[in-house]
Amino acid sequence: MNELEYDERRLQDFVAGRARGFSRRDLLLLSAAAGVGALVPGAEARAASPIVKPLPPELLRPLGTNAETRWSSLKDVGYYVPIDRFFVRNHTSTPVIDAATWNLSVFGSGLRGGPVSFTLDELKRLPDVTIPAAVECAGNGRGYFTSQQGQTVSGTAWTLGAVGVARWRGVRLSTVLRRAGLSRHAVDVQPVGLDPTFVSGGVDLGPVRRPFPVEKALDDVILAYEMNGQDLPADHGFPVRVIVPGWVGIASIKWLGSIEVSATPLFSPWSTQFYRLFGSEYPVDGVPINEQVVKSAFELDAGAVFEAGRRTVLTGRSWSAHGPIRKVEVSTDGGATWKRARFYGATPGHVWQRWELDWKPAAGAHELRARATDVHGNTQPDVTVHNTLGYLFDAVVKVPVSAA
Ligand SMILES: Nc1nc2c(c(=O)[nH]1)N[C@H]1C(S)=C(S)[C@@H](COP(=O)(O)O)O[C@H]1N2
Ligand SMILES: [Mo]
Repeated sequence: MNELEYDERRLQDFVAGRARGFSRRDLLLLSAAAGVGALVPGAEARAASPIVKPLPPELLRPLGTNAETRWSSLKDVGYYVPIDRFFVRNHTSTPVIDAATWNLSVFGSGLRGGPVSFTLDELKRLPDVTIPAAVECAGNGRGYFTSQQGQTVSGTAWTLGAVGVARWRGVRLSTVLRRAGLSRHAVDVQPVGLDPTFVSGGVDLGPVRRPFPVEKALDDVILAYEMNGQDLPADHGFPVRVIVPGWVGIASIKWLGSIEVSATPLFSPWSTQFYRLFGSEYPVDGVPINEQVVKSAFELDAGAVFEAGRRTVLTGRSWSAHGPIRKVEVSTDGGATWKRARFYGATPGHVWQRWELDWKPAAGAHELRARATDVHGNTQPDVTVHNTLGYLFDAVVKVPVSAA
């Protein structure tokens, strides 16, 4: 048996639950060995900044290969986050892709026939849809595990700026899969990115990719080529990215190069090693995460200074992947008393809800809090259960401000 057959066998064992003594490290190495081809031509790593667009400090805060939106920059900008301040999460760096030579290859055991490829023009000639949707990193709010709960977590220390809502135009994934000859035996779909491969702990894990079930693929997933009415910008996945509404950002693969459609379950390090809840409160193998949680943010920066004794309007936004927001309660005294915030503005798709509250601060220090509840009763706790990778922080955030 050669190494590839062995790996294949072990993967089948894992799928069938026969993988005793199969460590996460094995799985990680296996995932790297299985199913990852070379980079498709047309993708080329850039040497300089991992992000192409400018990062003006009043709009974006750089965090390694990433940049988060400054919430103060969302005041008065409307429902959609403009591209100039939309957060960027890059595992490595934004690749430069030539749309003229780019194509999408759809392949795998979940198709009736061989691989089918689509040029950008071919995708654009298919029936299009425009949808409002959020992209939100699973680690959004991670920094608060440490600053608010005193816990150790690994990963980018985002505050709440790893979320954005945009208007995405593209083609339904269901349309593309049906054109490609989707078989009724298909169970999983795995989009693969064209950015440079991701190396973690000295192991090359291959291109960024994460599987999701065919049911989700056929439900509301789109392949987007426009964002807020413009061609998809380089940093956000030009020429085509996946948008998986309501799910953690990693599902929305940027710089799409291929899609594997499989009749057997698929795995990648992004579904086995990362984007799972690990920790003392979780099973040893972790709990996979898909859907996002409920969060709220004020449209200001921590440490903001107000004029004492003068009426101001506090504004913010709340969102839940499970449905519209029903109410938002705001405290300006560290949680002692709460007031209902007023909702305002249109809410296309109910992706998030804008709200405001009048406030006349006395001189001195104050702590703001906002807590949202969606129509299903999902709400924000005071404390999020710890997980070592710091995902899905949904607790009420304590925001220090002052008036002078
Ligand atoms: N190919 C590729 N797709 C990717 C990523 C990546 O690094 N490479 N990052 C993912 C993660 S973790 C998030 S949160 C979102 C971020 O999308 P944005 O940069 O457009 O805000 O893209 C996802 N898609
Ligand atoms: Mo992410």
